[in-house]
Amino acid sequence: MGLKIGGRIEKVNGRELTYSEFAEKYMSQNQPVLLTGLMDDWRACKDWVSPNGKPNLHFFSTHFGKSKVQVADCGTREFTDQKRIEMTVSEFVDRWLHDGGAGGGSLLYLKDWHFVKEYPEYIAYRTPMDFSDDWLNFYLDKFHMHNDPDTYSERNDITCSDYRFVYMGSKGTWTPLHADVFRSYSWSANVCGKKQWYFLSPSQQHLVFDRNMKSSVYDIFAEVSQSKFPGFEKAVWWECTQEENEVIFVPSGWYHQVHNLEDTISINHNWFNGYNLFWVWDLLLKDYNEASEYIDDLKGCDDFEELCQRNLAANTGMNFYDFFIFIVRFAFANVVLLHTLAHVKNETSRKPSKALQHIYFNLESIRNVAVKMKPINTGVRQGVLLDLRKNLEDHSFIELCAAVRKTYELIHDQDETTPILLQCTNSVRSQVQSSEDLVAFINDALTKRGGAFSC
Ligand SMILES: O=C(O)CCC(=O)C(=O)O
Repeated sequence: MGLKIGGRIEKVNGRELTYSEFAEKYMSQNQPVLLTGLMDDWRACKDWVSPNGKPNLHFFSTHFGKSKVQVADCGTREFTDQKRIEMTVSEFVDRWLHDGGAGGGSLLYLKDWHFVKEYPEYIAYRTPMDFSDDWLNFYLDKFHMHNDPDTYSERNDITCSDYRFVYMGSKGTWTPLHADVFRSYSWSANVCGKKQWYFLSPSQQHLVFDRNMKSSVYDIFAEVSQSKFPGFEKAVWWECTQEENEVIFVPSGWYHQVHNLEDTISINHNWFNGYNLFWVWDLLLKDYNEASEYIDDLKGCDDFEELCQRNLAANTGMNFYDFFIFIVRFAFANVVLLHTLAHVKNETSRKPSKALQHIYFNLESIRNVAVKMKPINTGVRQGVLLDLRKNLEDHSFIELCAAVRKTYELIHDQDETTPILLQCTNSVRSQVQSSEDLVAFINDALTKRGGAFSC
């Protein structure tokens, strides 16, 4: 185990440290830093000519050269995004060096590289504490978001595997105006280089849409048609320069356009949790309505609903059914933790701990979304039953609970060693098939503090 990284390998008792050991050692001395030190290799040496580190392109070629990545051609628009080309990291680096040497050519921008997923042993950084309550990536570490045997492929498996990305691009590369996937939060850290960000508050988003609220402005610096986008001139932009080692937080629903002012490498994560879960449901509902309008002429066909859900998953990354399973699993996990913490602390007699309050909040937020889902035909397939008891026998679910618990311990500075309680009583509700069931399940848990469990 453990790949070698030039200049980064340390030895203990004559044995080389693995990546994870190196990261652990470094992190324990420097909590809560973001970078573990391995990432120093991502920057070429600083000197008086280039005081800020430049991307160490050679390092990427030699260590990760075979990785297949998505590269955006920043000069070519394709629908609402830039044209994407697949190539290896080595090819990308060769093109970068070649184009740069020739005085610039096509502006290629490596985006959405699932680096953490591809190199789990190589722990180059840790997610900053404030961004660590990450249900999206916890979930994708253990489960698939969308399981469709018809559209399943190895490629899909990789591209939908998580939302922890590395971006690399030369000066002049850029990202068109957009709001983030699932209307998640995102954070972006510059390993080296400099970015210019332009933000638009969600309360102004209508100003960058056409009259039918169907298409939005692609590039805020291009000629924007006044007749097509009548509100655009009134939009108020928030502007910010992000330097090396600085982190930007993008709240849910904020449209943004981003330009690399220098050769830049960044880490970009998307995530959501109990605080912005409602954004995900609101987006799904909006996208579902658009998907169903789009095939309106097929209304009345037996498989109309199925088709809408398929299109929704293809366009948005999940459908109602996927989202429902997601929130039920998180409701289950939070109930397991609620019971574990309440039991451990015997907290009935005093003010709940911060971690316990966090879990109450999560369950309330899931319940609020489930209440919103009730009047909608959520397409939850008949016969599919989510059973807490069955989940308690599933390793992936137990690991999900453990990941959530560990994060809350870190965030709230609590250190518990007791095992997670994994026993359900036979007499109480543990099955969920609809949003009504989910609301009732959470109500039960909140009134009985994890009611589905034996003490
Ligand atoms: O860094 C970039 O080019 C774009 C990043 C971005 O838009 C995001 O993380 O949401």
